[in-house]
Amino acid sequence: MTDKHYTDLDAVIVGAGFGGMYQLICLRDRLGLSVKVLEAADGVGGTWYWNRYPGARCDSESHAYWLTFDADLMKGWEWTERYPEQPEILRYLNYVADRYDLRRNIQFNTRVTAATYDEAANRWHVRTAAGETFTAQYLITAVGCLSTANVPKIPGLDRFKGAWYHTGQWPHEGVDFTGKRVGMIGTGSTGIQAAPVIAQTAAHLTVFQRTANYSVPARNVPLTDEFKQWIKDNADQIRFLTRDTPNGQAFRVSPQKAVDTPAAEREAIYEAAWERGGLQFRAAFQDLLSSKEANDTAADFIRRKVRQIVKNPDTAALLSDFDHPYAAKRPPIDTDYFETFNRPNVTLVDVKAAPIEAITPDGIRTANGEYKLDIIVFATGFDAMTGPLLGLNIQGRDGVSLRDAWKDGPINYLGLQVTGFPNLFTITGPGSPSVLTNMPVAIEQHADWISDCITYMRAKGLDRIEATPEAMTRWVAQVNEAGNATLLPMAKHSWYLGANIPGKPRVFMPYAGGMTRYRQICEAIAANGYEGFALTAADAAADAAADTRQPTAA
Ligand code: N01
Repeated sequence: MTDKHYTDLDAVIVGAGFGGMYQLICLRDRLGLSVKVLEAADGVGGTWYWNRYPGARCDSESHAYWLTFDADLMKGWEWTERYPEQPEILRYLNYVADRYDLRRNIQFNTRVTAATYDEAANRWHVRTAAGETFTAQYLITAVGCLSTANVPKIPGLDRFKGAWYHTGQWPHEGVDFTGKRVGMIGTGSTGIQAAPVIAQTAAHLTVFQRTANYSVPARNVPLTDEFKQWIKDNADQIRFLTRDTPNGQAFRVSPQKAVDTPAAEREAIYEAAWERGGLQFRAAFQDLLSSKEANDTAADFIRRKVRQIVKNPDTAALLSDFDHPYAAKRPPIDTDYFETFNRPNVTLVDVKAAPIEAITPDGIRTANGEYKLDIIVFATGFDAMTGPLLGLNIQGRDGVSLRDAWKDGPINYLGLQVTGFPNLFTITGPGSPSVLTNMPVAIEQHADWISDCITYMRAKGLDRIEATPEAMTRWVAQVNEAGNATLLPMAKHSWYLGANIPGKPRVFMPYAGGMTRYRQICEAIAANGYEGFALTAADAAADAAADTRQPTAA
């Protein structure tokens, strides 16, 4: 193990996905700071580097799923499908890295193992698995919200004679399912994308479903030349629209309410939305996530669709036995998911009624019996939002760890800063809209805000920024209020609540007030001299530190 120390960086950024790359562009190219990006993988891409499972595809439409800060960057890239597939997004992110010569500031194959704040020096010490330490004034995490794989602790996995994979850590060489008996656990967005593709080559696919999930057809198609040209001609409008909609998407939410719409008209609107496909289904009415009565109409429509598509009535009943409001969990979109259960080589197993008890050397045993398998695919999701941040072992002022500060759930100000952790910024942290929006939009907003904040500090000769405890308390209340105004907390097993990880505090983590409102709040706070943050000059910070260490006369 080497032991090297690098000092005098202005900023260390952790992660080289969308967030880390764009933050690097902001800080290095606009502000002229010295920056190092530390990345565990051997290439850029973040989520899209790791999630190479069969069928991996984005659910935002391609013309909304990119960086929009540079019109030439947009014009220089051409998407090929309505929803970009994982390899295409990875090619796009490499195009960004090439275009701005980002790799010279990114150190790959470098896993951050700890980050400690040195108050006297006002520096973060960032340690890596290889024993290197980087020292910087600012520490910016760009580790993604869904990057810590969750492999449930099912007894016996170590004795399984076949191969097993988690979708978020998929082998780069791919997996050959030909002639294999495959078991897939999980029916979230990932499982719903993977099942139809795996079923095409596997001898048999057994899907282990704990919770029935809604899904709407994606209706993916290749983009026509005409549409590609439309994207180029309308880059500015697309950018504007994604900034002017609550979910950061390039389509508007209908102003119409489902509850005010006569049943026949409502049915026709749902039918058209189903045919159009994708996340726009959720935008068919404005009250789907605020009124249970409205939501029930969407849930009922999808339930009927599943029962029409799936021929075996028992399987159809199981697949449509929804126990939560539509879109209260992240709503998947699919290509032939429900149709896949009409194939003779696909079986659905209800592991709510008969839970998985163990993994045996030959397969999976549920309360109902054993399923013989050659391959197990864990489409079991992630320790979302807090997992990647806590994994960095961050220690702030007075040796307080982020893990301790968040033992009852994540608390912070704007999803960006935590009291006790000066000069640490968390891109798309819990408490920000992040996963409830089209991620590149949320990422650009955060990276721009952080860059503006650092610019302001440098202009004023300030070296240290820290959220005040009062501002943090107020913000946490706002996040709770925004979540409770929606139906989202009603999905009791959702990862938005941390409910998928045993022992994790159940707190609704993302800010559900919408991206447009959130952006306005962030802008107003900045315009008000970064209200709710304590900003100090280094000397003052050092004096304050020295003061707190004085022994008291008593
Ligand atoms: O993970 P999930 P995901 N025994 O947590 C089940 C984004 N994404 O990887 O619901 C049995 O949603 C679990 O069951 P239950 C998107 O934001 C985007 O699918 O807890 N089952 C559930 O069915 C998404 O929301 C895209 O009862 C177990 C599944 O595993 C997020 O990533 C594509 C189990 C996990 O679902 C995560 O999606 C893919 C156990 N012990 C992902 N443990 C697009 O852009 C867990 N489960 C299209």
